[in-house]
Amino acid sequence: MARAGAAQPLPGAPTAILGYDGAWPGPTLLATRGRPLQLTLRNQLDQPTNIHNHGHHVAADSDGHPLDVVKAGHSRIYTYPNNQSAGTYWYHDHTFGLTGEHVYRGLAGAYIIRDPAQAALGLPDGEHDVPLLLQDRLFDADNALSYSVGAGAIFTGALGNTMCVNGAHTPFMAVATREVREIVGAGRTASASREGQCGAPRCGTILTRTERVA
Ligand SMILES: [Cu+2]
Repeated sequence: MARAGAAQPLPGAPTAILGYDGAWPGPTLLATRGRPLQLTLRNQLDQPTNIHNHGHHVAADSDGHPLDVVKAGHSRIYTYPNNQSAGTYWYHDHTFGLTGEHVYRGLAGAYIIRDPAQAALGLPDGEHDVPLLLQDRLFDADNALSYSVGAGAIFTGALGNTMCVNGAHTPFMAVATREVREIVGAGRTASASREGQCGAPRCGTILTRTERVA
């Protein structure tokens, strides 16, 4: 469900966002390679939206083409076959003319495909397998998200001055003394990030690292 919501990235006043399930970022979706996943998007915004699942091999009507949108008050079923490599992907709004602002305001989330063969690798899992979505944002004095793409930024996207991780500024997570797997994705809207791109918003590569936290 795409709807308006509130987040708390900074101390003080909450920040108005647009989010899948009203959250920024949206829910982390876990899929298994070879097992299709169906997703129903209910648009409770007052404007069109859709979902593009970045890097997915899907039928055209599930690809979230910028002109293939779900109007306000309508819904749509997206089907993801997951017949592709295991990995960390991300899904985001892809509406023509609105993608940059929609993603900026929160319409994005992580999508992870696991391969049953991974079990043999003995990688950290469960609470020790942590997807991190990095996004830069600009906040005003009231903690509201500032979004402006003037003449200069129309080609580059909106740049922020505050880095957020999973929708939080300076997040803190206590971990056990053991291996922790961090999956880092750059869900940024500005082309100033150099991770790569897929039209607008510019989409980041996904880095996976496993480190021992002592
Ligand atoms: Cu993308």
